[in-house]
Amino acid sequence: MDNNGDVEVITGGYDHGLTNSSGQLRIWQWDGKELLLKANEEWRLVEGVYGVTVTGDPMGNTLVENIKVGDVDGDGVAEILTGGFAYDGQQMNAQLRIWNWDGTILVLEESHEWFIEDITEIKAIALDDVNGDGKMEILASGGAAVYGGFDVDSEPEAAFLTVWSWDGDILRLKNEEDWTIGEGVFAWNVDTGDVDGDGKTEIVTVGCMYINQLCDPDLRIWSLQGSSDSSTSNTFLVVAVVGTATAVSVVIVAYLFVRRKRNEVTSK
Ligand SMILES: [Ca+2]
Ligand SMILES: [Ca+2]
Ligand SMILES: [Ca+2]
Ligand SMILES: [Ca+2]
Repeated sequence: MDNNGDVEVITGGYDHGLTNSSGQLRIWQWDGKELLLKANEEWRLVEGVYGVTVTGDPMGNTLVENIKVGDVDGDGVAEILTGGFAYDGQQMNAQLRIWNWDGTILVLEESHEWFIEDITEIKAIALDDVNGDGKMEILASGGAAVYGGFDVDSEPEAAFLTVWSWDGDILRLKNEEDWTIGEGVFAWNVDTGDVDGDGKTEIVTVGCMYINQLCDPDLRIWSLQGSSDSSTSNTFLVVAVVGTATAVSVVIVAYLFVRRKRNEVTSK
C-alpha cells in the first residue's frame, strides 16, 4: 500500500455485537514474529440503532462484507475498496467506501450509500477494466430484500450488479442490473476474466436463488458492450432514483441455471 517494500495485510468486518456493530477496516504488518496494527477505522452512520434481517433477527448496524485493493483512479497509488451495509435508522443501505492509506493515516475518499428495498447490501467487490476503456471499474454485487421477506406473497429478494467508476473526485454509476428468480436471489460473489477467450473481459456473478427456502446456484456471465461512452454515466447523486433498466448495456451472454437434484428429494 505505501510502496515501502513490505506487503500489508488488510482486514475488514465489524466490531462489537450485531446490535451495535461498527464497520471496521484495519491495516496490519507482519514482521515475522507478530502482527502490528498500523491503522484502524470504525464507523457507523447512526449511533444506537441496528437493522434486522428478513426474519427479524439482528443484522447489525454497519458491517464490511468484502475488501479489494487496486488503483481505481489511475493515479499510481492503490485504493482500498470496502463494501457492505450501513443502517440509517430506517433502511439497511448498501455501502461502498474508497480509502487511501499513506503509510500512516487512513483517509476516507468517498462513502456512498443507497437502498433499493428495506435491506440492501453489498456482498462482493471486484476491480477490473470491464468496458475496455483502459480504466479500472469498481464492481459491486449483492441483493435487496424487504422486511418480513420470508412471508408468503412478500416481494422476493432481488440480486444486483453495479459497475462504478472513480476518478478521484466523483463516483459514477456506469451500469446497474437487478434481477430476481424463483422465490428470490442474491449475488453473493462477483469476479471478472476473459472466460470465453475472445480478448474481452466478462463479469461473472454467482449466488443463491431460493425455492422452498433451499439455496440453488445462480451463475451468470455478463459483458459490457459499447459502454465507454461517458454520456451514459450517471453521477452518484442520482443513483438512488435511476431505474435499473436505463442506460444499462449489460447483456447476458450466457445464463446457466443449475438445479440440484432437490426435486427428487422433496417430491418423495
Ligand atoms: Ca508497505
Ligand atoms: Ca489511486
Ligand atoms: Ca474501464
Ligand atoms: Ca471474453
